[in-house]
Amino acid sequence: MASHSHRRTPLTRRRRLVLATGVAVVAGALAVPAVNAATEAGAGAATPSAERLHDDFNGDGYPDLAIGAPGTTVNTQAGAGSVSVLYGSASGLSMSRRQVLKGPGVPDPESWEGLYGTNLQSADLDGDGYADLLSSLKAYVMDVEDGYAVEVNWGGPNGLSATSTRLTWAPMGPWSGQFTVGDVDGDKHPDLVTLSNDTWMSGEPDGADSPDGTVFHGPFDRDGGPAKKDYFRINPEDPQNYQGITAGDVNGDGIADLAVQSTFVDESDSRGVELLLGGADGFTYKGMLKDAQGRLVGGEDVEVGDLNKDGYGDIVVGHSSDSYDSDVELPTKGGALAVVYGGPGGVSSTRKPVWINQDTAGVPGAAERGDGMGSGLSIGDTNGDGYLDVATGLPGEDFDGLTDAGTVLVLRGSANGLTATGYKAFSQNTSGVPGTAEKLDRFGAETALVDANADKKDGLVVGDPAENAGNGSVWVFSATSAGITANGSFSFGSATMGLPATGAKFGASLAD
Ligand SMILES: [Ca+2]
Ligand SMILES: [Ca+2]
Ligand SMILES: [Ca+2]
Ligand SMILES: [Ca+2]
Repeated sequence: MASHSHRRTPLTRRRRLVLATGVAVVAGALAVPAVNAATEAGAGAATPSAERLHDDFNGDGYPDLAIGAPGTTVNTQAGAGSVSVLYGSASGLSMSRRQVLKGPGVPDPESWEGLYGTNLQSADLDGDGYADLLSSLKAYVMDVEDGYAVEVNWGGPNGLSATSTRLTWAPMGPWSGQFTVGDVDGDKHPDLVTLSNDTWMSGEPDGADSPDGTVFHGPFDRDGGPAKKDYFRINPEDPQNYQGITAGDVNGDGIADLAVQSTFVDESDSRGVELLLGGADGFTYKGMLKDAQGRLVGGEDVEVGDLNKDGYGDIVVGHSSDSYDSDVELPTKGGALAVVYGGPGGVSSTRKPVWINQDTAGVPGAAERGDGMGSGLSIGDTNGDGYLDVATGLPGEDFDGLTDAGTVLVLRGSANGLTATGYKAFSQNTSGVPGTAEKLDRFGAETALVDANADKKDGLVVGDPAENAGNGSVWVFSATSAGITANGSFSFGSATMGLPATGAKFGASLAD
């Protein structure tokens, strides 16, 4: 799942413009003032996000790729976790520019830490011009209880710091480590937003008055301390269970907004998405997303990016499970994408939300229960036309008699929004793609779109943590003006990175 891997907010275009002017080849160029929106893509360009460059860990102007393998054994500890980083260059990603980070593992006999490399995301948290890498991990802390932490490895001219710094920890329960990064207060420093609050740690009950989340405002110091911290409620009038959180600017004011995945407390198989607009004085609740028929739009993955280049980020919801009783009337057989277009008030009042599944005209294949369309979403511009495109896995797709071999589909953005026209589809049986499709490979569980050669076209990275009985593997595809191509694609796993492979789930999370 790319659930948390990638927020293609308007800053992407800003970064590209900086690169296009040729000044971003040295780290210092990252400190140049924000490019005026009017100089970007002409009228209708997205207001640039106040966030800094989010995907260049070593500041050389080439975006980099981080690959999580949360099951990696470190020393003798199974599931300590690892992150493998491939650095970008004029020729894209290659094995020759890489770094391996390992989870902190067991700090002492009284505690356990593991699953480092889960929920990878990046942002420049300390404001030094180098993107930093965030991860969540699971931690048993002394005599307290099980919980989750968010950690950061700091970027710098030589890459990421070898050890991570803890940003926050909270007991599990309502929280299972979900977080996002974005400039939710508009001060141009990315903020960390968690679906947890550390009032839990002080023993206060998680009752109706307990906040739903915490904003750790940037910039952070190198000890992991935020500039300030405050708490927020999502919908105090009708609180639900919250499952995931995504930041992106939907109303075009340059301030990141939040899309929060919710499950009704009285209906565990329901799904919804709550929208909150960011602002200097906190969040404004805008209600739950609905489709053109007034039905709730929800799912297991959410990404935000401007698909129709109107300056407003659009909310793409991956409804990959089609096994709920509560939504049998929705057009989600085999899984689906819902697109809710952004507008000045949050969601567009003029452009209707759409559902897209494999039964939608022009989309390849046919919808069958369990295909999992909507898994591992990512958003980026795969052909350089300025309209952001959507990659989705269909890890449960069957073909050639192979159950759950898996496929990845890339759908294009356009002036009319997301379209099947010009789609690209890849499996391990596609000509030019390394490997051979096997049953239960579940190719496409995770995707990322990354412009590793800084040519303003995002290549595709596919993570397949189930490959080879849970060892996992990653595929890298490049992009041309015609979109993603299988030509020159390559794949690799833990062994290539010098890591133990057994049960590593290499590719379970991807960040750029
Ligand atoms: Ca780089
Ligand atoms: Ca930094
Ligand atoms: Ca906003
Ligand atoms: Ca839009």
